Amino acid sequence: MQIKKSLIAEHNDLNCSEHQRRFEWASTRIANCDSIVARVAAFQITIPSWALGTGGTRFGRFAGSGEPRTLLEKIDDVGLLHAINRSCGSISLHIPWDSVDDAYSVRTRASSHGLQFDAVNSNTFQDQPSQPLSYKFGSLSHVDKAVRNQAVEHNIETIRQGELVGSKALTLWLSDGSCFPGQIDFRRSFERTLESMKQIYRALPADWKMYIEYKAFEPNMYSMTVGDWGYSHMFASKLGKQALTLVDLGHHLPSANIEQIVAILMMEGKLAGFHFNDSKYGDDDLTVGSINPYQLFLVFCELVRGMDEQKMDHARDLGWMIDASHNVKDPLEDLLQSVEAIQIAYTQALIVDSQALFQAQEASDPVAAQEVLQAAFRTDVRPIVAEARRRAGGALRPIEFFRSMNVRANLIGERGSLTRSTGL
Ligand code: PSV
Ligand code: MN
Repeated sequence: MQIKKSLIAEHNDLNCSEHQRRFEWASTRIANCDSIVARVAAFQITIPSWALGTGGTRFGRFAGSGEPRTLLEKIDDVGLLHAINRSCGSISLHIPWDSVDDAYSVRTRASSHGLQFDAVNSNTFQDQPSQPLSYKFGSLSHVDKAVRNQAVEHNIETIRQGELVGSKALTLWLSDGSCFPGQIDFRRSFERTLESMKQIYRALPADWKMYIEYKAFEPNMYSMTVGDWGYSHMFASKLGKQALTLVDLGHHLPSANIEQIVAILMMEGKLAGFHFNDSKYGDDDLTVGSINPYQLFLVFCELVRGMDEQKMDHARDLGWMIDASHNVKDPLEDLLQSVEAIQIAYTQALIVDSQALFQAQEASDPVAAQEVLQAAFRTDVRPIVAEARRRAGGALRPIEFFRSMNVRANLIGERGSLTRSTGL
């Protein structure tokens, strides 16, 4: 299904007067409104190829319909999102779920939608049918060198596939760890993992980065080899400049202060970027901003201040990806909501009066600091985000537009109702 520009223009005309009123109101209250709109329009969020189908839990999966059957169809789905909001300009592949067999077609299809390829992800948390050795007891940390070699080779192959499409980063997430006390030797496991990572790092092209993602628990329930930002940072520091820590918002123990982790990693120049999602209990992978939008805002406050202090390009210098799962919502609608939540938090962080915040901090005045932060958080910036979309050629109201176009019904018509996308 293609979204014609004229349909977006019609939709915007219909919603124009209401939007104009709300935007004018916002722009009288927000300093530098035009430059903020431009920054929001430039800010692109990567869509993971594995989030385009219905997700499941270990209890089951309630399949959706019209899901993408191939990598090309996954690219088409991201193209649809990008046509609607002009903010999803890249896709992140997961190998071997998205093996790039015909790089020319894959690249051509992506560029026909104006899409690029962000970090490519390896998978040593599942066994593949063709694979001789099992990852049941680990991959890069496994006691058996042959298993470690197989996992290293898979990562090198993942880099090669990423090169075919123009990716510039490898994301390494390991499910390695243990389920029971005494099952593994923590120190040896760490050392074996580091040794394996070094082999992968040596195969990394000079202009690539290696993102090391951590996770507190699951699937291993007693210990994870890369269990938190400290382990990730140790690995990344030992590997070298191209290795950085990736923060997935759902990968912490409850109540962790993620914004503080982010601030310090940035200060050290070791933050790779994000996997955005939201959670109430664990790695719930819910729609971004659906549970704790204030935390997301506080994370963005640290990001914006950290990037500005280091004169970084907000849109390009860190990896901005969604990593969510959709059990009960239409995946595309869910992704539209997640993108908007990220844009809202980013915009709110941009309008924080950082001078006043700095003064409150220097005066040890927590009351004033809270006033500053909450003045920004409680500002309705949705008209600014909508205006950024409009100026970039997107729809003022993405979800309404998606529904009015009957996008899902069209996809079911093209692909059938019994399709199942690869992923978890
Ligand atoms: C693991 O929970 C994770 O967050 C990693 O990023 C994986 O690559 C992804 O989810 C797989 O769904
Ligand atoms: Mn993740």
